[in-house]
Amino acid sequence: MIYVMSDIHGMYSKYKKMLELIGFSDKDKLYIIGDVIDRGPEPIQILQDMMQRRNVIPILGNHEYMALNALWYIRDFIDSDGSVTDESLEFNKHYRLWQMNACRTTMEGLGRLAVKQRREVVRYIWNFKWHKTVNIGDMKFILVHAGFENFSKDRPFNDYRPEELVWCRHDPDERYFEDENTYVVSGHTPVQKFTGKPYILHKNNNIFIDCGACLKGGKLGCIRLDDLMEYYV
Ligand SMILES: [Mn+2]
Repeated sequence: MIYVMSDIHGMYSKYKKMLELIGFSDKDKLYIIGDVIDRGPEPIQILQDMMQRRNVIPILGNHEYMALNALWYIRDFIDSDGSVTDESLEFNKHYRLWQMNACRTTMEGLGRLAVKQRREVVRYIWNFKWHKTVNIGDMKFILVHAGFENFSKDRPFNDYRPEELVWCRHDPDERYFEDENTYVVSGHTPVQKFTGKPYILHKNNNIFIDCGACLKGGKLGCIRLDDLMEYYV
């Protein structure tokens, strides 16, 4: 079976509960379509769990993208409490942007790691894919964190810059592909913004799965692509 989750945002206990709820096994595959880190309390624990599992495939979110840009400069200057040891780095624009987007728990988690483990985690994030297409029978699922900015149906997926894939705010009223069996599965915008409720939204062959795991009243959602079964923690 093939599962997709997104926007776990540091909610390690919800992530573990979800793996249990879906009975995740070595025979299954799980795509995590971005924003594993930041906001919630235990982002690094989630990454370290994912790293142990060959059948978990991560896709880049805007939070990982901000982290990579910042960590390029600060990775060797992280103190054990998650602050930076070189004050001049506070003025680095990439680090500032990440700080404005709730990086504290991720930095604290990295600070607690030994240098070698920290580098392993950063290298793991570097290898996140930008998007992924999954075919099941005659159904096609395009997995991407946020959507396709400057979309054109003739534009190859590999032509998009990461910024266009991770920061896009896709409108559920807009459809990407005419083909009735082609779906775009994305996270990034909590579905509460569209419906007021923490449940996966299906509209115009868009499947929005960010149910706001780290928000008050929010849930971690998960969808099984084989039969579109939904799970919530
Ligand atoms: Mn996002």
